[in-house]
Amino acid sequence: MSPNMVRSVCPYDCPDTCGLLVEVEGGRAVRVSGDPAHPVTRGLLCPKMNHYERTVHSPRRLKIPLLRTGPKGEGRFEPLSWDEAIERIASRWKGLIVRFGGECVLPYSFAGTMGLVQRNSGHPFFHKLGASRLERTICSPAKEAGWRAVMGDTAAMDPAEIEQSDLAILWGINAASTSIHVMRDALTARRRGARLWAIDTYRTPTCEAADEAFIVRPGGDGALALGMMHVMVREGLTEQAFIRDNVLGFEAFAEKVLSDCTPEWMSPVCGLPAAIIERMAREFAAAKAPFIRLGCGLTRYGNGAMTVRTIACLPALSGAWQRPGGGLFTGTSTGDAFPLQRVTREDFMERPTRLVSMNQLGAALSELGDPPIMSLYVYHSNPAAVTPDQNAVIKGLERNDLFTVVHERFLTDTARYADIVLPAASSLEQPDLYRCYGGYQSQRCAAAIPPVGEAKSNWEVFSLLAGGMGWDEPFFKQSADDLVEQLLDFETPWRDAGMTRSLREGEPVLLTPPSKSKCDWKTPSGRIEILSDREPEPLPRLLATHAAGDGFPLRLQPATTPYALNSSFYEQDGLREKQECMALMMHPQDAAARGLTDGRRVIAYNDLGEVVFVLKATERVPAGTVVTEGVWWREFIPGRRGVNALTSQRLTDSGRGSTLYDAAVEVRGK
Ligand SMILES: Nc1nc2c(c(=O)[nH]1)N[C@H]1C(S)=C(S)[C@@H](COP(=O)(O)OP(=O)(O)OC[C@H]3O[C@@H](n4cnc5c(=O)[nH]c(N)nc54)[C@H](O)[C@@H]3O)O[C@H]1N2
Ligand SMILES: Nc1nc2c(c(=O)[nH]1)N[C@H]1C(S)=C(S)[C@@H](COP(=O)(O)OP(=O)(O)OC[C@H]3O[C@@H](n4cnc5c(=O)[nH]c(N)nc54)[C@H](O)[C@@H]3O)O[C@H]1N2
Ligand code: SF4
Ligand SMILES: [Mo]
Repeated sequence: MSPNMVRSVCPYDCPDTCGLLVEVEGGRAVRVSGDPAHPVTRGLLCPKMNHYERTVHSPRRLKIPLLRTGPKGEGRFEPLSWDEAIERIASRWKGLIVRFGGECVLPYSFAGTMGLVQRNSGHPFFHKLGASRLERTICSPAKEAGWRAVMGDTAAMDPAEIEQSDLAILWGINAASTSIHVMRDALTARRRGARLWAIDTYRTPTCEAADEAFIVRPGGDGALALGMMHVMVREGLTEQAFIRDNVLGFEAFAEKVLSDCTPEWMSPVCGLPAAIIERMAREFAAAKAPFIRLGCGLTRYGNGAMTVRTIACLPALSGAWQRPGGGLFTGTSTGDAFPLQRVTREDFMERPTRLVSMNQLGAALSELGDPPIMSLYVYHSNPAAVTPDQNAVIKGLERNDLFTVVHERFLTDTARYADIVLPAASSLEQPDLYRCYGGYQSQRCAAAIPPVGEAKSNWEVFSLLAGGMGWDEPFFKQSADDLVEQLLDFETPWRDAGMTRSLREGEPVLLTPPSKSKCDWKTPSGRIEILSDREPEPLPRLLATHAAGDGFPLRLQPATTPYALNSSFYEQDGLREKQECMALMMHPQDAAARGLTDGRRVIAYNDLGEVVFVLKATERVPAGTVVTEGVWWREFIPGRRGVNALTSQRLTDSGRGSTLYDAAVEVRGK
């Protein structure tokens, strides 16, 4: 590596956790590329990160602290020194806590950076403050709940096994956009002779790359899996020897699917013809090592956890688990590889404080609880854009008696409502240690460049705030690197001394899961539990979505785009221009039925709000479904409301997750 080349890690909330090479000149990042020596990245970056230097050195970067001078939301501020900013925040909190108690402060953070130290560095501070706690459940807790119901604590299989599968199924995952290394590995399997299926609610780029795409009705995958299992049981396509030794509850379940789940009955629920369900069942059962990679899309529904639980029964019935390449992958859990409690410091809490769901921020800010939330501290998240029920969130943020601080790299939709804005460092300006939820890669990195302007890392700000509060715990006086060292200085079966040394030296490492066999079932019975007495319902069954009862005719999918990551990357003009505009894709038949033509402005509406889109009539979406991609910043949206003005605060059946995809609307011309 040349001397001006520095190793770093992609900090974004993506299952791939890429290794980066950053070329630095005069304290600036001038080029970013994928690390060819990284075992998973292998030199390949996604379009978002190919020009990360344009994000890091964007003219839109916030460089100094700011104090609000105009009405909330307008974005008028004046400069403030760091000392003054910290002093104002600390003295305001001290006053509020005397009047209302610590729980009147609510932190709001999620996944702007996935680094273990920077991501979690607010926890010890807010625990000591006695603040309300945020339930960080916007992403995919229903997926975890569904997996756990059947598989308990069983470790994830190695996702790289997909290359050995003969039937690779990308189910509710738009891998071509959201996890390009998964897509690469699925295509490798295909080149080696595997068939590749995609199961989605519209024709995504992933569907285009597959041998066959199955377009289902939103939230209908549980019905599809039940229909398939009916056929497998009816036609004797289950693997009895495997079931006898490994599965609990097959007989009761088989009886239920035989009587209740014929393909004909499941067809209208999942939107696929009965004959297709039958063929999928036969081909799945005939495959030697079918591999299901489950994404997040199908989990963000009122029935999301039950859907995952149902799909998790498929490889149990076919015995796919026994063979290399066969099984189900929902995500890795590498939580035991590092002692995160040394960063989060739950022990700083005097007593467990109130929990507030991040999906219900709108309600939390407006339904004045006891105590009411009087201050919101937002860091590495953009709730005014990403959180469901945007109108409720914005109404809350407009409250004049709410003291809002936002620590950000950009003047986001949320930062515009702040009383004080603090400039945040980007990942290249801060040290951290990363692990991964889509594989086993882990890597430490140092800061590659000095901070842009007066930007500070999350950890540095909490260190300053602790000083401002007058706390003298040595804990808060450490550096982020000290904390990284504490995470590494820990014995665990996940890594040997050599791997820990490599991590210390900034090299990418693949952690080794302690389970040696993927058939090591970590459930109370020691079997795959189709029947579970830990669940409120003993067996998987058909469950309706929330929106099914809403009375609006079109199902809305707020999907992802290859050119942004949630609301990140809108600062890069080139990437944003690739998306063109906030479009609503609709089947030409649905457009014609409403007298709407391609390219015109339309309004999508439901009980929660109205959103202006540009209509894109396309057969990529089936009749009855409309799709929009990306979480746009309001400044680039004609109607100043994003798609989350149409999504609801309702939670998933289990896991208290968001139900972002579980929405219905009607559309009219503007
Ligand atoms: N380019 C890009 N990459 C990203 C992100 C991004 O925004 N953009 N976001 C990152 C984050 S935070 C996450 S959590 C992951 C998410 O990545 P994925 O797991 O791929 O999740 P989504 O893209 O939300 O949804 C996947 C697909 O599910 C489909 N879907 C929706 N409902 C259903 C359903 O009921 N059934 C089926 N079968 N399919 C359904 C959607 O149309 C979508 O194409 O990606 C990460 N990577
Ligand atoms: N409509 C719709 N809504 C969605 C989704 C969707 O697909 N569609 N996806 C959902 C999902 S899966 C998720 S995970 C959430 C994600 O929601 P968020 O976690 O809020 O993710 P981002 O939108 O990427 O916003 C992260 C912000 O953190 C800032 N940031 C980055 N690094 C740092 C740092 O080190 N310090 C500080 N202080 N700030 C930093 C970035 O500038 C950015 O504005 O959104 C959810 N909302
Ligand atoms: S967003 Fe994902 S695919 Fe893109 S560079 Fe980061 S980790 Fe890799
Ligand atoms: Mo996510």
